[in-house]
Amino acid sequence: MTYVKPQFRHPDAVTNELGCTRKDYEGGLSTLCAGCGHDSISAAIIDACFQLSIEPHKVAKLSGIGCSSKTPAYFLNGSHSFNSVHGRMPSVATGANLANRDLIYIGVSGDGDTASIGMGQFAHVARRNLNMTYIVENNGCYGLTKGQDSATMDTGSANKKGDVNLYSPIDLVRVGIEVGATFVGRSFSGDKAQLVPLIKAALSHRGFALLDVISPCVTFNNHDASTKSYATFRGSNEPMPVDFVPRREAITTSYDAGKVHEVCMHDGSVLRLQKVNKEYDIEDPQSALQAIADHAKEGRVLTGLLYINRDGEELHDVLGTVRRPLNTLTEQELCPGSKFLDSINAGLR
Ligand SMILES: Cc1ncc(C[n+]2csc(CCOP(=O)(O)OP(=O)(O)O)c2C)c(N)n1
Ligand code: SF4
Repeated sequence: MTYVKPQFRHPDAVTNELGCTRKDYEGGLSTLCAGCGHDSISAAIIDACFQLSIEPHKVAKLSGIGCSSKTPAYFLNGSHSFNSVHGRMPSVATGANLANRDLIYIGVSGDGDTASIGMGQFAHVARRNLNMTYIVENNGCYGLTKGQDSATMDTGSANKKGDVNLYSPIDLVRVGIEVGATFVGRSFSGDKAQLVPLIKAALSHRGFALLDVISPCVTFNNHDASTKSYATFRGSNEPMPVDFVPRREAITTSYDAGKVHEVCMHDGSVLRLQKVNKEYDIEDPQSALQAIADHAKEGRVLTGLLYINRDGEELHDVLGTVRRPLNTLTEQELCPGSKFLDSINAGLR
């Protein structure tokens, strides 16, 4: 078996506004199990960045530990990357973002990495509204360490050995809304039509964008007794179709006006949502939480953009940092001088 990707490019390959082909957004060859949902999410990230004509070197990919956290190696070869410690990606992302606000931050985590060891870090990075896209590749288990139940595993769902989970699951989208995430979506690795526009919208959002993506683990959690298998999830999913319109394109309404909700992003791009059967206000956190809970009561998982707050101040606004990235400031600009420091010290006495 070879681990070298062929470099051949089709001469007629479609290019984006930068003149790049989709191949320019790929990464190394995946070593995940064939059919793993995580690979589909990497493909969706590649599509989203290619379609948005993002310059790969303007992206910083960050992750924790897990099969999911390995995936930044499989997309955007030309980007900055940091594979951190289990559950600690948020603090690394916070430090990097504060030092250089001009990069686009994509964090990739697993349900084990986020909902157990990294739960505290996750809550605080969301609460601080750090400007980043945070993707949880949620398979209900710890894939890398051979399939133990994670905290997002549903009560009554069984693992491969047949052990039934007795505990209540943590629903990360509900936690995200409660702690202050300003963009919260859920999708399914197998639903590219919904996932790609959601990632594009998350990348265009100014603030903390959480995407909880159900991503079946074909090796340890893809059997009939699991609620996160391909078959079970397809049956219980209530998808809210989404369509992302970049700001450069003329915005036209192609849907039945009564059934479409348009969300204008900060950069002028538009996210079009086609409503699910029960309408609710996606800009009202209580309304969003109620809709998610109502669907869960009926045994259905609501997917799509579930909540957005377009007026939240991101961390740099709250801290009042200078517009120029801190890592470009000179020592002279960073050091206020002894006179100024003396006056600060005097004010503290
Ligand atoms: C501090 C620490 N504790 C435990 C581990 C062992 N460990 C590695 S990955 C992992 C869980 C991975 O699960 P998840 O984040 O859901 O990712 P998946 O592999 O399912 O994609 C654990 C417990 C570790 N690497 N570091
Ligand atoms: S063990 Fe599961 S999560 Fe890990 S690569 Fe294989 S299928 Fe994916």
